[in-house]
Amino acid sequence: MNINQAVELVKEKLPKKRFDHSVRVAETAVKLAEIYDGDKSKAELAGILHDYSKYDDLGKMYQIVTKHELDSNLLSYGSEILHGPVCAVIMKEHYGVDDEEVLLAIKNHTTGRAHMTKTEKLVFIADYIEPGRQTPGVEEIRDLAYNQGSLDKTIYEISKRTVLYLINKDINVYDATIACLNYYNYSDERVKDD
Ligand code: DGI
Ligand code: FE
Ligand code: FE
Repeated sequence: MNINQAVELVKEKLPKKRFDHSVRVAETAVKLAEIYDGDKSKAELAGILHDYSKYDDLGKMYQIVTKHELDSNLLSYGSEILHGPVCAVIMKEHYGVDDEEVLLAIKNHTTGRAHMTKTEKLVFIADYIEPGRQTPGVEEIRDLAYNQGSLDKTIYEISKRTVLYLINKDINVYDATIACLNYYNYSDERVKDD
């Protein structure tokens, strides 16, 4: 699927506000790819597609998890956690997206994970800092991403904020979210191999 086809697909499916968010995530991911020497085409494609399944029927999402043998823990969560993994399956199965980095970036855009590829990192961060986001403290994260030169540090700070937010609201934290937090913790002494 090329970028124009992806834009049309998402434009038809999503409400305007969500479509506009998707465009901004794609643009932001490309901007980050320029700064961090990433693959702009992959970042743009994953960015535009990442929320395609955001409003899909929850029952159908669970069916996809079971049929495609995705992590069974996903069955304990709602669409907030499911829309990424489900979207990656749909893009591969129905729309011929075969680039593994693009599929991973879509799959893990909400939670992150340990050992992310460059494209996953770009989309994960872009989703958090796109110019329409007004989350308290987002300016600090934008400064980290655009001016401080470290994708990994930016990821850690996003994960930390997300986990603190979830815990404060007594919302369960998915395994990959915790794995991401621990892996990108720069205070940890382990040397990262990627
Ligand atoms: O789809 P978007 O709204 O653009 O953004 P997103 O895919 O990053 O989803 C953000 C939501 O996901 C936000 O409400 C927090 C939630 N979330 C992130 N990590 C976890 C989580 N929810 C649960 N239950 N557990 C998590 O680990
Ligand atoms: Fe999302
Ligand atoms: Fe999003």
